[in-house]
Amino acid sequence: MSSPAAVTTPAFDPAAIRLDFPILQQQVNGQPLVYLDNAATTQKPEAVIEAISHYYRHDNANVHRGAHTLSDRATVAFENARTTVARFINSPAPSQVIWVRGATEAINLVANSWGRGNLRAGDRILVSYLEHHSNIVPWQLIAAATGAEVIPIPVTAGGDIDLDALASLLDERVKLVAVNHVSNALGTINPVAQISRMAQAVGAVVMVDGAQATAHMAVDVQAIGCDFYAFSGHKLFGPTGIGVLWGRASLLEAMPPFLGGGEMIDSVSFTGSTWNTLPFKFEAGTPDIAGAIGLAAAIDYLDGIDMEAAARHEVALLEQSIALGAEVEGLRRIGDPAQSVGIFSFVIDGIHPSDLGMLLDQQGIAVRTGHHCAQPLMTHYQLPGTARASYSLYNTAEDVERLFAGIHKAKRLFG
Ligand code: C6P
Repeated sequence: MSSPAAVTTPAFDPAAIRLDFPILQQQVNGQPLVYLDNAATTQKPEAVIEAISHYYRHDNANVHRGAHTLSDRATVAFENARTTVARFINSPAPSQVIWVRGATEAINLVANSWGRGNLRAGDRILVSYLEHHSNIVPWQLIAAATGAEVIPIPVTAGGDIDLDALASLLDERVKLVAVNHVSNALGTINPVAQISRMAQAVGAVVMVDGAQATAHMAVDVQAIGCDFYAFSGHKLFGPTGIGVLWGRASLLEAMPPFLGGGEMIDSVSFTGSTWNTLPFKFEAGTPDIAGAIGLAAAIDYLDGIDMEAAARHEVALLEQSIALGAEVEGLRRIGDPAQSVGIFSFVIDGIHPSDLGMLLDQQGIAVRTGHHCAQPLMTHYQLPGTARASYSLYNTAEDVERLFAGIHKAKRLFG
């Protein structure tokens, strides 16, 4: 029946993709592992593990420093990784890609470097209620240091940023707007291009926290039009300890260094020091070379996967969860965003989320419970926390069935 000539792209097959991830081939507490904590961190494919291992076995040396072959190899691999990331997010140039430890450090870099130079008393920083603490606390710290004020942007009952409320907050006092691309607690996909245009119309700079976006959609920083974009390698099937700050070149050029040390200088003397060019001005000290190489390997791995099909698959798992959740008495999904990635946040009457998490773990099912580092959002919903199943491209319909079998068992235990 099948016509081989017509088949050009392999069909998206999560069960086959799963085989690329060695950690998923294990039992936990006597049951095959069901890993549904992908918003906390994703698992790593063999290709990433192998790239890191290869680097340490064959090429390990410091970068940009040595006059020897290993250092040259390490430098080439490290800078090629930057170019891979630049292509991945459509950066106009690799020099706008700054290596950091993760989204948290990226946002702290902007708050300290850009914030210190550009904020003063009377200025306003708008931060949405959907934000992770990483996109709230750095702004509170810099506000306290400069006299600026952090103002929350309200969200709707469904968990979308209230764009009318944002419009009414935007005036010439607003110097920065900080929003996430995707909410870690609810899965909301925010209209970051529209928000960027609205904020820039009053002269504000836009910081987008992309920590939860890059594993689920194509990110194009030029199409978004934001000024800064942050993400973490470990949520993108890469290693922990490496992340990216992307910035608009004119802003990065004008910003002072965040950390001082080796590599970020042009010259040092006791009468004063001068700074290296971009991106090195912001990369003091020996970087996470293996991390950058591992992250590039993750991006190369994703190049072989139809990511639009993966995103549709993850949303189908969310829809399956919503349907199965409707059959569980006392289960309430938290949030109902207009557009969402595959994140299912929920509470169940009579079962504390942390008890549920423990009972699921006993059945080999990993979810996250608690406030998800988004306490203002939990306050908005008047909840101490939720249970969260966050889906990735290697999760299957059977994983969702196992989750709900686990939930039913937990309900029976709590009688
Ligand atoms: N969210 C979660 O379980 P780091 O730790 O720097 O890699 O990422 C911080 C971060 C920033 N923004 C968003 C939207 C995030 O979701 C996270 C990390 C994890 O939801 C761990 S708290």
